[in-house]
Amino acid sequence: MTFKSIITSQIASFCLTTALLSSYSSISTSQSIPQAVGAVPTENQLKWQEMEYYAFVHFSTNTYTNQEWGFGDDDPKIFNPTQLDCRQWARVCKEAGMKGIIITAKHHSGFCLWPSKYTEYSVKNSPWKNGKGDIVGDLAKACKEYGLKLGIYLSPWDRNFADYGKPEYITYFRNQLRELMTQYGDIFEIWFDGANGGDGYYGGTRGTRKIDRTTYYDWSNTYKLIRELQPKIVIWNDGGDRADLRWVGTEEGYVGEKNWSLLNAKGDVPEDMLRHGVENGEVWVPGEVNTSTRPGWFYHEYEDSRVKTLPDLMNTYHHSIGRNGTLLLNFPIDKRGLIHENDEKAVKALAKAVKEAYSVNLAQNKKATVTNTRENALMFNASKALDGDKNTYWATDEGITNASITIDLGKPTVFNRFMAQEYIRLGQRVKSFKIEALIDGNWKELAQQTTIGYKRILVFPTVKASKVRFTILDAKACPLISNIGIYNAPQILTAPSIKRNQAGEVTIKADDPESLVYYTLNGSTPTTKSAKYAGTIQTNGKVTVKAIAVEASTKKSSEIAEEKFDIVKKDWKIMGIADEKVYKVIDGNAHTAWYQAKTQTLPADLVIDLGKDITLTGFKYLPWQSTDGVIAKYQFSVSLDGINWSIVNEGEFSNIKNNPLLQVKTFAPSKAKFIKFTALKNTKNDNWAGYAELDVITK
Ligand code: FUL
Repeated sequence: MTFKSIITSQIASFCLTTALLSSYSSISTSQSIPQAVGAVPTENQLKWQEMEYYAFVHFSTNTYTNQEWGFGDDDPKIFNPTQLDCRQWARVCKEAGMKGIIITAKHHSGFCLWPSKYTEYSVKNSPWKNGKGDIVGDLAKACKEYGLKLGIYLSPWDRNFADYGKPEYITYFRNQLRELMTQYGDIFEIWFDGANGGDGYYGGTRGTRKIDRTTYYDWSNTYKLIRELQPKIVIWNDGGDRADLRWVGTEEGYVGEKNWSLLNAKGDVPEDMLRHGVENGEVWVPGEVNTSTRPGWFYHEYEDSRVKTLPDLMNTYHHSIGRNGTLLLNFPIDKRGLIHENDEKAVKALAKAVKEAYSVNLAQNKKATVTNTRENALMFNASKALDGDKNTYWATDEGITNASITIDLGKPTVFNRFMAQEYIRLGQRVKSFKIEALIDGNWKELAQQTTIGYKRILVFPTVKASKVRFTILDAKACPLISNIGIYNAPQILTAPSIKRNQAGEVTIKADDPESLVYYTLNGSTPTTKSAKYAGTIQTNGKVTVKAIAVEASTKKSSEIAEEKFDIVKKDWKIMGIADEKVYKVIDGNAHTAWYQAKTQTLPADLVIDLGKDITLTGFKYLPWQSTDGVIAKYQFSVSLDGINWSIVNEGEFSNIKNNPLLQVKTFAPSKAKFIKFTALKNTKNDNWAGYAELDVITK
């Protein structure tokens, strides 16, 4: 079916419904239906947009080499998951509320997760299932079982294939596409990454191949082939010809607050356009927000402790789905072949928080008044925005691009989220809008924003109001609002974070700024009767700080956060280093670091004057959370005069490469006025030494 005929048939069925309703309306319904404005989504794009949230899985030989990009020369024999279970992936995704899974069938290394008959570089030459396995096939089955859709990532760049860069590769690429598009049932999305050309193994030649990414893949014919084989698919491509979906220009997990689902039909798409779309673009190319649960796309053991937290994930949710985008959240499959338990826990916590926040719509079926209803027709009146049905909408008369709907909540009601949806089948229209609340008889503006699109969620501090006024300030044509939601999201009650700076000032921070924080300094359990945190607390010596975050209205409490601090570092001086930034090493902030100058070679010393004689029993070292300058072998020395030193501890930080956690080393009590931490060797065997924090343990 062509796009035009889809729309015509929709209008026809709409007219039928309208005809049934027309007895309530004084006007002829056929005149009432607004005309589409600009480009509109295809049926496939609409279905895709309605999925909202789905998974990426990155899995390949990289998983076993700790790499993000394979060169194309890794032996397929290293690919040997011991517990590979696609049903586990599907179960986790389903329980997380996701609607589909896109798998890296082939990443840039060229290694194929299905036994393609066009290459030997695949699972068929791995020990997994004695070369008889097919991960794409297993995932297709698991998706079916769990009611999820399947998507495919097929890297256009192939660093293994000898003829990459020549026309032969395009034949190979299309042959592989044909396999993937015909052997695994319906594919909802295909993903063509933009990394293209460069160095690689290329059948052993190990050269550099340059291609013209706009012409080499002959995208229009490649798309034609895909659409023939998978008529319901959407195509993601961040280069070449326009496809169905666009990248949002970042892998950090957000799209612009202003987000048009439109692009120019031709020409370059700079970052700003990726992020915001193009208001008057001629083609419908909505944004998909892709990001990973961890810093990397592929699994690295050292990132087990770096899975995004609930507040991070909730922000990602609001900055993608809440900004007219979809959320494609990646799981790096681990060496066993499973979604790691930390990632599972994180996405389940997100699903729970989303459910708690958005399951009760306080605006649902509430009474509302509007400044304008299209031809006064029942089918376009205010109730259509509050009936929870995204196929009905409140519309204004032709030419009316400024209009308000006032929702009467019935009584003073507490809320902190607003959601609106446009009826995008007829185009994205709203250019700007504002939200106001009637609080104690006065209207207060809560937010003013630009685009809405398929779905827009606004997050603001909790208010108690009896009415909410949603005003469309400007639109391309009469606005069509299909849904409005007002919600009271519970605060995110994770344990607060506790820090102490060099001067001994303790700061405690709850993830949700609206939470109240209570604390103790004597090791006792904090309750709402404990001291209420109202700003930094000066401490002078050893102290145990315990704190809870409490939701003001419900008095629900988080888990207890606890930090034990040793002596205050106020009088510490770092010796012989002119760079003032070196004090980041003792600033109590794990998110700041200092590196020895690049001219410095290992061994490198960090010498600190503690200001007075102190009996030490150990020290702590936190490396910067990256792969650079992570100290692996060390010596720790003490001195009373800064001249004569004795080594009190030396050795290695085991597994620090894979897991750069806080290292704690103890030794027999030793008196010191000066300490010297010597970096002997780092994990990369180069000459860099970096430090996020250094601390001592006293008797
Ligand atoms: C990137 C790729 O180069 C990464 O390896 C990853 O696959 C990500 C989703 O897209 O651009």
